[in-house]
Amino acid sequence: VSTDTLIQNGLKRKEFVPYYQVVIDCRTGQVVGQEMLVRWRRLDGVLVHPNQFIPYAEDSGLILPITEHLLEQVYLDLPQLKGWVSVNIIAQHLEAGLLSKWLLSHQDVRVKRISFELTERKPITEFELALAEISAASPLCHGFKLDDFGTGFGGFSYLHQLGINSIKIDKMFIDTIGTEDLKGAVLDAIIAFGHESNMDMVAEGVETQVQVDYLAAKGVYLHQGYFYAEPLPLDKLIHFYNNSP
Ligand code: G
Ligand code: G
Ligand code: MN
Ligand code: NA
Repeated sequence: VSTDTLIQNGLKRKEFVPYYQVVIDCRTGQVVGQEMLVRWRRLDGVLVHPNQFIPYAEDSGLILPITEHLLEQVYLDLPQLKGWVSVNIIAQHLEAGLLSKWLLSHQDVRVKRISFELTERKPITEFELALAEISAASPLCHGFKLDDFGTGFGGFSYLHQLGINSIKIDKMFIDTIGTEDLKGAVLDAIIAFGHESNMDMVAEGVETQVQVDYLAAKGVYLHQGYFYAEPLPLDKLIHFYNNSP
C-alpha cells in the first residue's frame, strides 16, 4: 500500500489530531498562545510523528485536506484555548488561496485568534499568488508568522515583501546560547533586526533557564519549548493552564 493511500485512509478515519505547544511570556509565566502541531493517532493506538508523514503529505498535496481537517478541529477547540493559536502552512496553501476561503466560510470572532506559520525552509514559487493570499487572509485572522527564521530561503526580503511582522527564531540559534558556537552572533543579529523592525519575536526550542535569562535580557520575552511544555493534547493542555499563573 502506498504512503498516499495510508494518509488518505487516515484522513477518512479522522486520525489526524491537533496537539498544542504553549507560548509563554517569560515575564509573567502566562500563556499567550500556542502552536498547533499535528499528530497521527492511528486507530490501532500507534502515534505517528509528523516527520514520518508531513514530507509525503507536502509532496502529494494531501497536506491541503489534512490542514483543513485540522483547522476544523482547532475551530472547535478554540473556546477552550487561551490567546492565539498558530497553524503551520506551506507556500502551497497560499498559492491555492485556501486560507482566505476557509476563513470566509467561518465568519466567527474565533477565527480572529488563528494565525499561520509560514516556513522559511521551502521557497515560494508563485510569489504574486502568495502575496495576494496573505493580503486577503490577514484581516480575517490573527496574521502570519515567518517560521524557522534564519534557516531558509526568504529571510529579511520575505518579511518585507510579504508584509509579515512576526518571526519565530529557529531552535538552531537558541541552541547556541551559552556555547562557543559562531551562530551565536547570528542570534544576536536576528534579535537586533527584530527590535529595529518592530517584529514580534517568539523564541523556539527553549530548553534551559540559561536560555530563558539570555533571551529576556535581550528583550525577547515570548518563549516556546520543552523548558515550559512539550506539545500536548487538548485535555493535557487544559491541565497545564490550570496549573499556570
Ligand atoms: O511537532 P513536531 O515535532 O513534532 O513537528 C515536526 C515537524 O512537523 C515540524 O517541522 C513542524 O513544523 C511540522 N508540522 C507539525 N504539524 C504540522 C502541520 O499541521 N502542518 C505542517 N505543514 N507541518 C507540521
Ligand atoms: O514548526 P516547527 O518546525 O518550528 O516545529 C517545531 C518543532 O520543534 C516541533 O517538532 C516541536 O515538537 C519541536 N520542539 C518544540 N520545543 C522543543 C524543544 O524545546 N526541544 C526540541 N528538541 N524540540 C522542540
Ligand atoms: Mn512551526
Ligand atoms: Na519553527
